[in-house]
Amino acid sequence: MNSLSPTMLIAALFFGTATQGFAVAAGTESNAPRQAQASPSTRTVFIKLDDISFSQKSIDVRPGETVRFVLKNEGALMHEFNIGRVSLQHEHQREMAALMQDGTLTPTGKAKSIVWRERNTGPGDSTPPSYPEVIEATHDDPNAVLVEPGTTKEFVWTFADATNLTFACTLPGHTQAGMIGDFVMR
Ligand SMILES: [Cu+2]
Repeated sequence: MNSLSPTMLIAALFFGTATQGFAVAAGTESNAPRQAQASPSTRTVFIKLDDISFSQKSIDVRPGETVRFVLKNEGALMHEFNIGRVSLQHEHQREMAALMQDGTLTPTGKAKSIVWRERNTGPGDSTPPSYPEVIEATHDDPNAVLVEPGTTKEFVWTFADATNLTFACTLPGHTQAGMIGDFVMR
């Protein structure tokens, strides 16, 4: 019974964790709107994310407008910029709490795990037969972006109809602490 090495078993476990996060993300994809493409004329809105707040409480948008959001996280915690209806954001809060609990997400970022890759070695090759690779857990939603501490992310969105659309951070406790704001049609 030498078909499954301990290395492969560990790799399989980590892959299980990584794909779990992805599966949750894929499940939200079908009924949610997607990110848009920016053009040179796209208006840019700067938002500062901090522990625990957004720099804006309300953002004016025009019907049909595409906006490029530049999101700078100046806090020590990871934050999210999620555009959607409040009911969907409540649903997403539960998903995020589950991802925190299973370790896919941490308060400061996405979990990283080390997977040992097999290397094809030829005759006379002195390199080790396997090498480590750092894998970051994935959690991508079409209507949200995670912003790690000290980073700046861009997020482009087209507002077909801003009625009832809010922006929020759905990480556990953050919406409740005030990380929520609304889009106002002008
Ligand atoms: Cu947050």
